[in-house]
Amino acid sequence: MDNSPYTYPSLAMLVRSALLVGILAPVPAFAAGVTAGTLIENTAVASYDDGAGPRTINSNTVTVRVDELLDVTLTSQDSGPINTRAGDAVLTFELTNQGNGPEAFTLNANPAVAGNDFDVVVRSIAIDSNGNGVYDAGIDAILSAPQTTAILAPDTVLTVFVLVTVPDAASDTQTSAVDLTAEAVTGSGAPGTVFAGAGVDGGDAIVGTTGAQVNARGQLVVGVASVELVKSVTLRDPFGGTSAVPGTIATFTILARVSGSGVVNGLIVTDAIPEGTTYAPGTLALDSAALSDAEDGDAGAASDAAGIAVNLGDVTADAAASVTFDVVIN
Ligand SMILES: [Ca+2]
Ligand SMILES: [Ca+2]
Ligand SMILES: [Ca+2]
Repeated sequence: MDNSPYTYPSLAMLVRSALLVGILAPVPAFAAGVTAGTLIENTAVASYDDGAGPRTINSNTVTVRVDELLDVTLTSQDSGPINTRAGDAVLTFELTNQGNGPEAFTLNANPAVAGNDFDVVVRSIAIDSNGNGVYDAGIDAILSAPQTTAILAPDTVLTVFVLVTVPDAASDTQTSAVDLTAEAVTGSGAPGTVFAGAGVDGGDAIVGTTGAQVNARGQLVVGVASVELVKSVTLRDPFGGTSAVPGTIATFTILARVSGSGVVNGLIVTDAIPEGTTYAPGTLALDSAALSDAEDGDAGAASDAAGIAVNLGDVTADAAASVTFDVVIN
């Protein structure tokens, strides 16, 4: 066989040649792999020496078009249950096209979740049009039924808002959940389900591991804070006793208690100086710390004519504050 005009190429040479895969389009590194519709070409090359010099031959070229995988993920972006009260609330989700082709997704919000203390009303589903992660009324697009995203390129991440109304009947500490579903418009089903010809460039669309339909849950907890004011008075008469006579100093204490859960905003305690008495200048205090009578940088102001006002600001339950001031009986 020494005079054979043909020497078989080594196996290693063939394997090395077969690894020379030619790909026609530039291929970004998508989560789901090569972009749908990409043509993957492969031509094997053999090199050898037939005794008359080195030669190379090519195999035929095999071309494979990459089919479209349908995959989607959806996650709640809220760090925990949204603390809310009766009225409007926003749940935030993140949808990602995990497939390797362009795809739109239909969204569906279900507020009737087993175990809810109350059910919210879903007003709408909105898309974060300006991409700031926060719902902006009048700016972020409200989807109309059937609520469907635009066609999203592979790996596109979209922030989705579910706008809900918490009913008046919801009471402190009650909870509610809303389930949001996203489903590929082309179709969903068991992984491996084929939608023939429904993919990019007439290729097949194939359901990926997510089933092309996913669900995420957003949660709300009601925080209703209530404010209670309790006022008391102690007397010191000019004789060391506690009778109410002209010259007696009356110290008023106003206890403001915020109970329940949640926050009250802009809590201000005011009181008029009673008829027949005069405010004792410099006696206004909050939790035993003196406040100036002037309207200045501190929380309080007091005068005979205007009475006292102490601004406690936003107060998170449970909390209590004590406001004291003196008047003198005329
Ligand atoms: Ca598609
Ligand atoms: Ca926004
Ligand atoms: Ca002051």
